[in-house]
Amino acid sequence: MKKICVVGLGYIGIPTAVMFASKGHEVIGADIRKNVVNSLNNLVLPIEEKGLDTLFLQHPFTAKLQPVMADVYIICVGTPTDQNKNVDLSAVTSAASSLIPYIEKDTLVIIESTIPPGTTKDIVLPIVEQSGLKAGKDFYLVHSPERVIPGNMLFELANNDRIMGGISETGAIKAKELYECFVKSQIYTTTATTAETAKLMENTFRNVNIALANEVALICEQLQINAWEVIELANKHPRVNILQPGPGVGGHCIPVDPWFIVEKAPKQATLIKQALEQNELVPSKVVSKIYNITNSSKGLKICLLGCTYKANTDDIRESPTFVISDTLSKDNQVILYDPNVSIYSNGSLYDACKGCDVMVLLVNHQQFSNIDYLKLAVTMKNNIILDCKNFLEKEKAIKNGFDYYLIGDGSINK
Ligand code: SAJ
Repeated sequence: MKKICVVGLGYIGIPTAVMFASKGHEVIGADIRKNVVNSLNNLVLPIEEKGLDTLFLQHPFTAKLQPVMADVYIICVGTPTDQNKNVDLSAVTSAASSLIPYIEKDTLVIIESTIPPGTTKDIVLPIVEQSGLKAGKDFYLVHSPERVIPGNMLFELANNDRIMGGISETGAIKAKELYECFVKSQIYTTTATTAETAKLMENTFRNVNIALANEVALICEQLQINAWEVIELANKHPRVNILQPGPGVGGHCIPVDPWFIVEKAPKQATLIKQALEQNELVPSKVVSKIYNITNSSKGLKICLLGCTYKANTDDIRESPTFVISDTLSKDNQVILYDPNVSIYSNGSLYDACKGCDVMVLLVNHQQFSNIDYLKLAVTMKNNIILDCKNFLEKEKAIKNGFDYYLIGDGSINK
């Protein structure tokens, strides 16, 4: 059993620490945020994730404000982008610097944070070698990108294949042996830069594919046909899998990570850049559709359903809802409603829609799957629905007197 210090106790660090603790390793968490450290030491999780509280209470770990002496360090700090879409690596570099006094012969340092290609070798390596020891010879440095989806992390931590990208082959193998305690699927070893790039290409693939789906929606508006039917039928082909259109792309990964590739290879990554930019424009298309179906762009009362970046989470980071709301509220009254987010969950959905001209579904939370359309029709002023996720019960809505529109349903030019 190893002594493992997890540096950065957020959405990835906490579940990772709990997984190692549950396999009998001695785990200590480190985070510079006092409230996070206190909360964990009081056995209260500062994040929501399915099944995590139970496992944490069974296998709690101690949290500190600074790293401690350990056999293994796992860096799980955030890597946001700045206003110019360039990565901010300050948390990674300061976490790496904080380890310098603790690096000894055979220490294993692992970076899970998502980072631009070359970061482990060109930026982190020179920092940790300030310990006076050589990576690959005296101690080991590895990039092991996290690739779990929020909402299903515990399952994916155990069941997703994993990549260990070492500065040396021995380091990658040592990291593989460590993660084998909870990873049931394959663990592949490679170089650090290949692992960094592979991780970024996964989220880039998703971003480009969603951009394509959103473009299909626009094309179908123009052609006056239904994009959802087009995608469903195209996906019947065994080698086609177009993703779903929506109100835009949110979260801290898909709209952010592809920029790390653009930053490193701007001349080559032109398709990736265009996909990112096209996805950023999608919220404005939702606003146009609202104005189109209501025949108005001013003085409307609009209820937006869902404030999170995707369904069945409480995470509002980079959510398109706020972009849509900011634009609409210049000339209209906007009500935000989300049962998963405490500041937007006052009253019921019917209270939120009271007197509204239009209800716009932006997030397919399961709580929105069972709406009483008769009750809704009575409370709203004009019975118009725009469904941006193809999620609501169209037939029931129409039966109860609603004009029901879908994003990409071809109605915008009718
Ligand atoms: N979205 C669409 N259409 C779709 C699918 C998603 O518009 O067909 C939107 C969602 O509504 C959301 C955004 O994309 O706004 C991102 O959601 P997501 O479910 O695609 O991804 P994340 O950000 O929750 O998690 C992703 C995952 N990456 C991949 O699936 C390739 C996860 O495995 C990564 O670990 C995570 O990014 C990360 O941390 O990098």
